[in-house]
Amino acid sequence: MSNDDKSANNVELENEGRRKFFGKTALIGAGAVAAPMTAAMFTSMAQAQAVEAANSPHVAPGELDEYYGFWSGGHSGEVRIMGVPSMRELMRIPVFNLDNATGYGLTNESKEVLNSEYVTGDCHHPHMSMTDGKYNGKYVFINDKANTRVARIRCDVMKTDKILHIPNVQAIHGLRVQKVPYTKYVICNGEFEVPVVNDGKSGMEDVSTYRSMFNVIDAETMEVAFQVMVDGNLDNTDADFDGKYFASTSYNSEMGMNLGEMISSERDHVVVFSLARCEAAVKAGKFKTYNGNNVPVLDGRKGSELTRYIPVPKSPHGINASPDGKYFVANGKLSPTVSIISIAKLDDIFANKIEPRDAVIAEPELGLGPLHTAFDGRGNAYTTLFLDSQVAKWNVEDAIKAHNGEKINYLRQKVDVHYQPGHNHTSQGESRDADGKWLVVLCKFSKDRFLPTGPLKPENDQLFDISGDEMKLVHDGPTFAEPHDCIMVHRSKIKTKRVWDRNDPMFATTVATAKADGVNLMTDNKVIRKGKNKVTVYMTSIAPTYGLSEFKVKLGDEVTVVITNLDQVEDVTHGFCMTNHGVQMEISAQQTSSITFKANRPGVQWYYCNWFCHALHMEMRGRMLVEA
Ligand code: RUQ
Ligand code: CUA
Repeated sequence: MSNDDKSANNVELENEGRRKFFGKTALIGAGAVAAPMTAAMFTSMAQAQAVEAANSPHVAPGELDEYYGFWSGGHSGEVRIMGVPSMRELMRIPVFNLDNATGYGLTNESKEVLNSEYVTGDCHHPHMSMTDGKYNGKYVFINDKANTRVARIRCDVMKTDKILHIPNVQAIHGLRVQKVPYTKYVICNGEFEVPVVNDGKSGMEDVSTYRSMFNVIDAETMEVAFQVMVDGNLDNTDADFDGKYFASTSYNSEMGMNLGEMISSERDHVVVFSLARCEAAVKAGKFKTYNGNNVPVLDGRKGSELTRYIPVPKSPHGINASPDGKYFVANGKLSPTVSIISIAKLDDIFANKIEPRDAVIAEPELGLGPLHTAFDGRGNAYTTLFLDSQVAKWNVEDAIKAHNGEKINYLRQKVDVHYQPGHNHTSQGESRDADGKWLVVLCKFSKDRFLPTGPLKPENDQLFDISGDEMKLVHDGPTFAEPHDCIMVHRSKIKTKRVWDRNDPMFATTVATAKADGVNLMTDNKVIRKGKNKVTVYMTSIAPTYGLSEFKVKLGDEVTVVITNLDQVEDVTHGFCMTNHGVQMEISAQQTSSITFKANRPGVQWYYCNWFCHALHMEMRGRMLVEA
């Protein structure tokens, strides 16, 4: 999979040339200043401009963003790559959805990934793999609440490469990664409680048999390592910065089946999982399996040695670890407070030296409907207030001091957002590299902020400059359903390939089949009949022609077209579209893509390239001759 000459840090490479270019214009600018300037004057002016530029959301045409944003595409089932701070949408990555442009969900290669009866999904939480608490640029993971799945995106090519359907649970919601020492595990919550054996034969009426489970997934193999059964159901989750604990918010500890029942008790809890104890229990065989699969299910219900239940005000929602590794902040939702949990005290809770509630060291009141909290790396936290349509900036240490009786104001600022915010996220704020530059607030409603688009309106992602003492709103960004959550990763962390590596595992199966067929994908253009009704058509492409300008099949044949794009030039992507057959796909430089369809229309059927590739792109076409 490694092909170093083709994998390059695009941004830094391109900046080499850019720096020279901009260096020249800067000189011209300096020459145009009428009065002579001293060196000191020039330096201080340049410094002022540099500071100004660092805080400006304006990214001029041709300039590159400083951050990659990975945005959940909500119930569109995709992930979007945004440039931050420009908030320009750079790319869409189909994950759980059918994507016509690239043929994701249509090609044989993508069907290996999206091996599923569904082409719907509900993405909420995109999170990047980490090493030592910092983004490592390798993978982005995302949940599918709709169909109980977790997907992995490879960041070297920005394509989905694995999707896992998780057994024994329903609706994967909160998702995060292990941060330290590295992302060995992806953690996620099964939100909806269901009978443990959910076969419809028994237990459906008896709510006491319903369970929710915490899921621990091996990040490399993308298999479930183990599950932990809990009391109550689970909502959001996060990991510490020590590699020891995971924590999930839990609402509906009552196990109610309707709204009234779900919010009847005054307290719910945060469930803390000890990774070492869970791993030891799996090793010792202290688990059960259910529903005919072999996933180890541990019992982490109240009283178990694997978990601790920290009482917090009822129906908490988001949970966020502070980048200094000291605290989990559980967001109150129905309570106007957040609960600050001291991670240093978790050892004592597990050793039964203190009560679980003793780990809650402050519960600052922030406003109505706190959902999620982000951090700037300077000791401040930013909490969305859904009901107040505001973000509250507050200081964590001051909140703890106030809780201990000091007369001190922990609230720094409240700003109005437009409107009803869910998640908010700071640049690199969930990692040790939290840099406190930008805050994005994902507002669920845009109402009057954009031109009206009929009854359905976009959401509004608002960008705030948080580099100074005050949060400053600098951009409104309309988005389509529905960016629940996002992350912002510095561009220096990500290295993408410029063209495909011929050994890429994404099309390895197709390459192996070609080899078995005696075909050299880089040179051969061949039609191979396989049995009575099956035909494989191998061809190359190089702008502006296909290797075959015609091929012949019989009516009713199952046709597989395999195309290898010989172009070496970055950004020269071809397409393959067979008219009137619902067949369409992307073939980027050095990629092999294939698609299978029924030749169910007699006569001449044109195929054409649908990614604009050349001045003679319109002429890049050929005929499939279908004999009746
Ligand atoms: S949850 S609005 Cu799906 Cu991330 Cu909180
Ligand atoms: Cu090839 Cu357009």
